[in-house]
Amino acid sequence: MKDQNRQLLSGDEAIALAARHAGVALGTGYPGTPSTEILEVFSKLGGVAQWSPNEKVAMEVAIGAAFAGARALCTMKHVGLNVAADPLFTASYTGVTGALVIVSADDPGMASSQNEQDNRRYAVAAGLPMLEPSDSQEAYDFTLQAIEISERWQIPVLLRVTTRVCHSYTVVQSRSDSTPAPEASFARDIRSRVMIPAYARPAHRRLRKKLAEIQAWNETSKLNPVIAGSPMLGIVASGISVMHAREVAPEASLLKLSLTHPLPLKQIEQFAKSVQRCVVIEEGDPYLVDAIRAAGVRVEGKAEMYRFGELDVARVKRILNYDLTAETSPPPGKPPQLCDGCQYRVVFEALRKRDCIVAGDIGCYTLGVLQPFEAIDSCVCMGASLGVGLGLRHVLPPDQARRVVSVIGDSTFMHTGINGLVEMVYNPPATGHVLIILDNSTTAMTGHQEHPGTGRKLNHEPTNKVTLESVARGIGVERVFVVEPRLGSVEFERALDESLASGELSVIIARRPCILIAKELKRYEQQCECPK
Ligand SMILES: Cc1ncc(C[n+]2csc(CCOP(=O)(O)OP(=O)(O)O)c2C)c(N)n1
Ligand code: SF4
Repeated sequence: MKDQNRQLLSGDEAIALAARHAGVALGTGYPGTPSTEILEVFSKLGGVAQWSPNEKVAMEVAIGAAFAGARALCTMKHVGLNVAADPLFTASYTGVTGALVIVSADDPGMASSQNEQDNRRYAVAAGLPMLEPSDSQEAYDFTLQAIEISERWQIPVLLRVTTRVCHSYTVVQSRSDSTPAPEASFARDIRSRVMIPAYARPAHRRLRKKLAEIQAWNETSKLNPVIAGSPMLGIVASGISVMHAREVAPEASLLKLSLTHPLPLKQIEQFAKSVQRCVVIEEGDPYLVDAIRAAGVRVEGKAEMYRFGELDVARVKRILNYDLTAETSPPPGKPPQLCDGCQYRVVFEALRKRDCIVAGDIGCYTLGVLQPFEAIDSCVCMGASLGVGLGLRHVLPPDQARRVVSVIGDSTFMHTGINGLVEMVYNPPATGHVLIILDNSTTAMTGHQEHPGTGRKLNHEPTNKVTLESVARGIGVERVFVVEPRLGSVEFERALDESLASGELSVIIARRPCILIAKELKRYEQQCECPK
């Protein structure tokens, strides 16, 4: 008979399922590979999930829910945690009344990101317990475990996953024995929740005490099992590296770390002493090895060359064999391209023709950097197109400054572009500035998610719409153009020429839905019975 509780799931799906089983009252986040599917699946399973305009807001909404005693989940990709770092660092002081699980989905190897930062460092810097699953079963189990730790110590917990764990499918046996979710109810606790210095100082001490308690608990918890093997070779690993290590050296003794902050250092020391050679296998930064060595425990790490990109079986074999010879790089694949018929093509052709200096941003449109356009001159992080464009305008000689344009997508504008627009109005460059918002009615890059400008919620049901032109005018830009970038139409080019020549502040909203969601948009419109 088929066991209904056994399913083949990705890590993302497993987190969503566990959150549902644990009665998580609210899931918040902002899309970003490889985390996006968590909230989408959580919503499909009947959970209440919502996209926020950015990760900082998502984190704050989740903190509010956890202050109210509910179980909350907040998801984002690794760079999202930079945006959410401000509330994160103080939420560890305030603590929570219910549970707060923060998923950081890291992207070693940068399959779909602008950097490969290792967010395990955030757990240390912000003072958060951190769990690192190595497959979907653990993604499920550790989500439940994170809720338990969060409720027991009243502290937010970081669930740190990586691309391979998020997107690989393994069997998950689900449980039905998790503790029932508490009802949300407000209990006043001013000293814990209001971080004026007088209350924050003791809060910091409380946090350190909690972490010391969690560390002591972690030393004997079942979360960091030793898999007995040869006394000649011991491996310490966490996350996906556990899988690679098992495959390369099945005979080795293995200390499999799961709660990787605060680390069970006594247990690690004991393990290291029990084997002749002890090697730490970890992807990304030397986080584990640095912490273990700082505690005076002698272990081997990996050579610097293995810090870059994902680990795999072949690379772990090389690490264990002290192999420092050059690695062969895989043959270059076909570079990605804007879709045929993409509405952005017209925009980039026009910018290139005018030799504009383009401060770009992150989204599908970043592909405008590649041939045949090569029409983007910078791309730093989400929302940076405005600030960078303004900086260029401020210092370049006027003949160059007048050619500077910032280009941003609609979702990215809602995310952190709005702040840049406020800066543009507040500190206008002498030559003015031109902002182009590419409004394709979706967050295309991460798989077509909704955002505040689409007028639809995460599950595509209608909601209030934040209109780009109202925002631009409301912030104080007088010259706002709304045009449709279409092949054969001069509308966009005319608005661009007028804006560049004016020497004033201009916003051009280039509005045309992404062709890949044309069908869905029609369906949503038909379903929507509300007045337009
Ligand atoms: C801080 C941060 N969060 C999330 C992401 C993932 N991400 C990159 S671009 C983007 C939004 C793209 O949407 P939009 O600006 O509308 O451009 P489109 O892809 O639709 O052209 C997202 C969510 C990221 N790179 N950085
Ligand atoms: S998905 Fe949409 S926005 Fe992205 S390149 Fe294709 S058509 Fe353009």
